[in-house]
Amino acid sequence: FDKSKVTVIFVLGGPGVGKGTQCEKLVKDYGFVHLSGSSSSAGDLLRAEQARDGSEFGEMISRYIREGLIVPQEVTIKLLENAMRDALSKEPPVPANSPLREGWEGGRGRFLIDGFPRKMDQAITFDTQVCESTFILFFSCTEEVMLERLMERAKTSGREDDNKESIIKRFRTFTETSMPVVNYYREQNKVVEIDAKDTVEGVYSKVRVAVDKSLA
Ligand code: UP5
Ligand code: MG
Repeated sequence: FDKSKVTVIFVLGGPGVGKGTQCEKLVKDYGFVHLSGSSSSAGDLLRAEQARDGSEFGEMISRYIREGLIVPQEVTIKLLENAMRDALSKEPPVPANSPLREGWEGGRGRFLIDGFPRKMDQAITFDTQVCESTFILFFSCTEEVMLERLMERAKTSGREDDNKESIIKRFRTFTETSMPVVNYYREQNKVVEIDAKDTVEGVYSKVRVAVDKSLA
């Protein structure tokens, strides 16, 4: 697809910080695209591929996710690119008379890429081979708060990485492997950092300000 016709926002932050929760609200209000069907994060795309019958990557993805490690970029970027191409070939996800439709004319689309890139190699490959993001929404709060949110979600999520052992490994991967990506984009002045400790609505009002400014 044509890079000049898409708008991409990366949504980053530690495990359980609230990326998915905030993305869901943005999808509703701004017509951003979920990357595929019901999934809205790179992790969701990986989980869907893992569960797909006949996937050659299923076992490998499962192993990485349980260990809180980053799945090799070839797999993730291919899934993301396919999902973007697929979304662009469909009707816009907003009604015909909505002003949000404008971004879709001529095959343009607005994408929210949640939980990606989380390793330097992914960031560089995506920026050079797929497209550059407009900006990065970076949510931050303490591990204590994130742990509490994840342990609460664990009661119902069914996610194989929502257990204390995997969560601790995810925290470590985030600090060691994903924070360098955030800092890399900080140097490019592309990061909007949002304190995620507030309530869902409180965080979202700050998100709206950042998104309105960047789309204006
Ligand atoms: N909650 C949310 N906001 C709240 C608030 N303000 N106040 C109180 N509660 C709040 O939220 C977590 C929980 O907190 C929910 O119950 C929510 O109601 C509540 P959620 O919005 O789900 O947080 P999120 O940041 O999306 O947490 P998630 O667990 O999805 O983050 P991860 O980054 O760990 O997970 P992801 O799915 O992105 O990745 C999983 C794995 O996939 C990775 O560990 C990795 O192994 C693999 N992966 C790759 O290998 N490559 C990739 O590119 C991407 C993923
Ligand atoms: Mg998520």
